[in-house]
Amino acid sequence: MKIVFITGSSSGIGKATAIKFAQNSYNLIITGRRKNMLDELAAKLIKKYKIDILSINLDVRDKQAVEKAIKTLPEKWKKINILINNAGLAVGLNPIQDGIIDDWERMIDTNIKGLLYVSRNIMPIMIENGFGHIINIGSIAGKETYPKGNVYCATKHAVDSLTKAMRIDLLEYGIKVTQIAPGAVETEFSIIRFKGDKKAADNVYKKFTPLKGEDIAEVIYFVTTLPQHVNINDLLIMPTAQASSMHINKD
Ligand code: NDP
Ligand code: 8X3
Repeated sequence: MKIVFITGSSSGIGKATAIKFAQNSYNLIITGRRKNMLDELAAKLIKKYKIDILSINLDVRDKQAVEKAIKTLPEKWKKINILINNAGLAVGLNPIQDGIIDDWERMIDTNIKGLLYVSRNIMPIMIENGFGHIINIGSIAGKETYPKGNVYCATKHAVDSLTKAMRIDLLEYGIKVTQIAPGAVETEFSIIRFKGDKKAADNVYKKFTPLKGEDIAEVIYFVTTLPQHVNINDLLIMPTAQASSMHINKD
């Protein structure tokens, strides 16, 4: 059975992706900080799909913890076929001149440095194994910069660039690298961005039909089903009602 390693599997896109791969008989390494939610998900999926799941309490910002978690994986779990770098967040929505530096650091540490720490530890394993597919979750925010998006947009532009860099440097090893860049997906994303203000978060998705985590999971799974000689480099996925960061057709 194949193995998929997913960062940020406790909610939203990561959780929907874990379910999608479980339905397709993959064994899963699910990670995140809310271990109780990972364990609850693991118990359900193991029972329903008779797969193996390793659930790891992991903050991707913690360089040592990331290294230790991956280095100490049992041998059978090191045969990782797919890495999904999904853990990420936006915190705050302020003009850059009023930005909160702690918020900037949380985004940079998670979305850029966390993705790098995890990848740095898993890429040599994939090279050693002789196979692998890395899928980075970017964003429309990595393609366009919108008002007050400043540092979040910069982190997702970095993901866009790092995805290209990985594809070039890993080329000789036959490791696939894909970026999936969604527009508006209704998850916990806006609750985190607005620091728990559910009303502000709900407003983001009012009067149009946003994407769901499951929509992105379908596409992530699809790109992993193509023959070895076919790679999807980059996919921008939007709700039909959204044309750009700034253009949403609301009722
Ligand atoms: P959610 O907030 O629902 O999920 C985010 C996931 O990331 C959670 O599982 C969370 O787990 C995990 N996470 C956050 N910080 C850390 C950390 N330091 N270490 C480990 N895990 C962490 O949002 P989404 O599902 O929407 O977000 C997933 C990805 O999709 C992000 O990279 C986001 O930028 C991107 N994206 C989202 C879009 C949207 O509109 N929703 C659009 C485009 C891209 P836990 O809290 O348990 O650690
Ligand atoms: C999340 C989508 O438009 O809020 O990456 O940046 S957006």
